Amino acid sequence: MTAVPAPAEAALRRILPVPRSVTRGEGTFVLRPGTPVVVATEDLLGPAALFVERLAAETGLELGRPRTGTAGPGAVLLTVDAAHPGVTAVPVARGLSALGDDLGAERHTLTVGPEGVRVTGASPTGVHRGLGTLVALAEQLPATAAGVELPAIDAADGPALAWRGLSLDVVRTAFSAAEVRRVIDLLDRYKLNVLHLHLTDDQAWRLEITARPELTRDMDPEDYFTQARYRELVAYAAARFITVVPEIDMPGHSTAAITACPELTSQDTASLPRSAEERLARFLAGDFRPMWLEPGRPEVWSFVDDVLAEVAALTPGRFVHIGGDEAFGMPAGDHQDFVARVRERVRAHGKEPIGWQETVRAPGAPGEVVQLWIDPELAPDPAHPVLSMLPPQVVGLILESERESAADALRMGEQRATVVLSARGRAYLDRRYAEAVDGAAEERRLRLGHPVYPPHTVRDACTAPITGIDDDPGFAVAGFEAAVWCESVDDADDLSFLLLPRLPGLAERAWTAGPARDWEDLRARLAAQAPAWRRHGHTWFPAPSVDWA
Ligand code: TNX
Repeated sequence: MTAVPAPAEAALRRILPVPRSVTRGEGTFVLRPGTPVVVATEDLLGPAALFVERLAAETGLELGRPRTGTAGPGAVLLTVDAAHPGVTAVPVARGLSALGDDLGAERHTLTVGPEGVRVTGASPTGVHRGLGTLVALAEQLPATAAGVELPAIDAADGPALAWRGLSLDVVRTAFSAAEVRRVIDLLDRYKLNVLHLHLTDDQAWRLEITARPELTRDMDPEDYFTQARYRELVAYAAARFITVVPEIDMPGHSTAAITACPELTSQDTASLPRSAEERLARFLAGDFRPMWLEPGRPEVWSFVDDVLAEVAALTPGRFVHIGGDEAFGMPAGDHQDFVARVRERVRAHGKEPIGWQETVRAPGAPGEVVQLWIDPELAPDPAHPVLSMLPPQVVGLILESERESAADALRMGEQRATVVLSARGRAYLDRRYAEAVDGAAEERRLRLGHPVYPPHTVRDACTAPITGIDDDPGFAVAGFEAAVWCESVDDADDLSFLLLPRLPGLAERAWTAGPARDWEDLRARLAAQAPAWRRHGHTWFPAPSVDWA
């Protein structure tokens, strides 16, 4: 007979990402309906209210309304104490914070004993992350009318990497604000702290710019973010201590902007399709004509300033992403000039620039932040049927760019860039799953993902070594960001099918930043996520290698 772990033991083994240290204490504490939630300072009322809401959503248990003050026995008590010995014993994260705050801010301790629960954070962010662990533990335990009986524990935790994100392509598929909030909830659940929104591309421009109404004029108002809606999203993320990094992709990937503002180029724009749908359809059919913003045109710089002024004003975080990738066909010198100048403009608007890997080519101060994406490990096969459908000059441009950018990745060392790790082979979630399944999931599996990437198994996706996390890459690492590109995605269900279960697996790699844990162990923790995904109506890939709960 195999030993069945007691519920408390099993629940402790299902927390994802796995905490750095958890020790069992003596006894238990029962969270009951109305258990007081007391905060030491007012700035913890927000995290406390969210905790009460999250716990109710996952377990049905309604605790008391959070209040400030001191607590007697039998309460959940939240405090900030950066000097708490349990907190300071947790190593500070390495890398770069997208918010610009201190790298130790997310550290916390969580103590459960017969007298109550106490979460102590190095900051309110740390308190929020600790409360995430408390919810993760409670949801794995039986909930009765009397409440949820928690095992006594002492946990101390904090992330190993400061920047842990997801890049979401909201261009190729239009998502509503409510759908993006559900993605933010997933990031929150798995303790990711950056939502990088890819807001513009060849196919569409999805952010209202009041100085440039033409950018969104031909669109259904539901298909782009008005500034009011965008501000709400940023605030929703901020309440969960998640920073939104907006990306305006320039100077390539700009056909939507060029269509609306033909003065940005000297190329012929007369025959460009007007609608996002038609641009996407043509793109998917292999009809691609590279266009770019020309740095020699004064109109380009008034456009860039109009856009950056509003984007910066909408961004409480430290970074604005300038894209900079795949400027196919653009003279290399123009690309470098453009990048150097756009970085300056971002700084003039009070933000720091980050760009895709290709931006490392532009001369800049040491410490420029770049996002690595090209991965020689996943170089496209020129004989791939999709590539062979494209016009030969387009294939040539793609392969040339891949070759150059692999060299750029190496140059990051010399340039002393700080790198967000998003190498395609590990970080891209628009990759097909390799394991066959049944029914509707199989239809999705075959349809979703970029056709040129070889499929991979969930085990591989979550456990294969990640350059820069499992080894020393020779450059400074800001952190890790997964990316989901949505050319193949029709709706939010398709999106969550690509995210789950891989995103939680990668979130754990970023949180712990060591080699992957044993697959058997991770497999069990992924399986235990299914009830929550069901509760929240998420679609996921039901990998046969996982015994879904
Ligand atoms: C490359 S990654 C792109 C995107 C595509 C993606 C597909 C990057 C900076 N550019 O435009 O959507 O590949 O995986």
